[in-house]
Order: sequence, then structure tokens, then C-alpha cells
Amino acid sequence: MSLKSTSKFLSLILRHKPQRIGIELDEHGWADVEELIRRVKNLDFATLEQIVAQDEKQRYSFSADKKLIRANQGHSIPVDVELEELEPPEILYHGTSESFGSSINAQGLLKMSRLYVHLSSDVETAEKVGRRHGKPKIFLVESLKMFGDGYKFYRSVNGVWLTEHVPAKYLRESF
Ligand code: HQG
Repeated sequence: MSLKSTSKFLSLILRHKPQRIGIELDEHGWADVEELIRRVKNLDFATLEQIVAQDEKQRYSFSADKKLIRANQGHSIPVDVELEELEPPEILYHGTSESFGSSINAQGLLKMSRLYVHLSSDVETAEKVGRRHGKPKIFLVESLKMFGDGYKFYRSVNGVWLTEHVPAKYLRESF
């Protein structure tokens, strides 16, 4: 397996389905490194280190002693990855498919299967995220206004902004 496909498989295990390889995550999303290596074919510690260091989106972190590993964000299973609660910038961006536009305009941004709605601080990243779903469409989120109205925002250690729900009144369509 290439590093990229191994990294994708790790996302599945560490964010969504640890049971797929018969492991459990603790309440903070950590998996035991030795156990993970034992259960994933052709995975060794050096490869894992390389993925943690080089993953294009810095999706994973080791604990200080490198005995544990977790995904930094993106989970669908309920774990508390100790996200940093922060005041957001004035505007954040969400990339989606054009085909979801009218539903999003009606319901706002929902977290769907994940624990949070994922937002980015730059349009380029949002474009890339949107392209995963089809013809991309970008929504601008009036995040500072939301924050002022009491909504909480978090930033994962790899720089993804997260919030539980973005009501439609804080959304603007770009372009
Ligand atoms: C859409 C990737 C209809 C939402 C990315 C999105 C990200 C609605 C889809 C991270 C809706 C959920 C997360 C509504 C939201 N009606 N559709 N009311 N509200 N949606 O994959 O944000 O590469 O769960 O717009 O880079 O696309 O995996 O979320 O299109 O950071 O590390 O429902 O995943 O990171 O899709 O992506 P997802 P996402 P990784």
C-alpha cells in the first residue's frame, strides 16, 4: 500500500470504524500504536511515523511518548480530542457540492455524520473540500457574528475550524 492509501485507511480506523480491525479508541480518540501496527497488514512504526510527519493535511498526532495515535479531527464516533475553543476570524469558508446548495440554504450547515461542521480559513481549501462532492460551491460563514451570538468555535491542531451547526442566516453564497 502507498503511504497515501495507508493514510486513508488510518482515517477510516481512527475516525470512523476502529472495530473494522478490532481495536478501540479511548475517550480522547487515542489508539494504541503497538496494537494498531499488529492489526494492520504491512504497517510498521517507521511508516506510521512517516505518515504522522508527512500527511498533507497533518491528520494525525502521536502522544508525547508515541505509544498512542489519534486523528486530529473528522470523527464520526463520539470522542473528545480536546479541541481548542477559540474566537474565530470574521469569515470562514465551507466548500460543498452545488447540488447541496438549496438544502443548505434552507437548513444551514449540518454536521451530517461527523461530530462537527468543518470550516476552513481560506477559500482554496474549501474549494478542494467541495470538489470531493461534485461541482464545488463555496459558502461564506459569518463566524465572528455567530461567536458574538454565543456559538462556540474550535480549531483542531491541524488548523480545521469546527462548530456544531451553522444556521442559514449566517451563510452567504460567494460569487
Ligand atoms: C453537506 C475532509 C445538504 C456538507 C475535508 C458536505 C474536511 C449538507 C456533506 C472534512 C447540509 C458532508 C469534512 C444540508 C451540510 N443539506 N447537505 N443542510 N449541511 N451538508 O465529508 O465538510 O480529507 O462529512 O456541505 O477536507 O465535506 O477526510 O464533510 O458536503 O475537512 O481529512 O454534507 O473531511 O478531510 O460531508 O468534509 P463530510 P466535509 P479529510
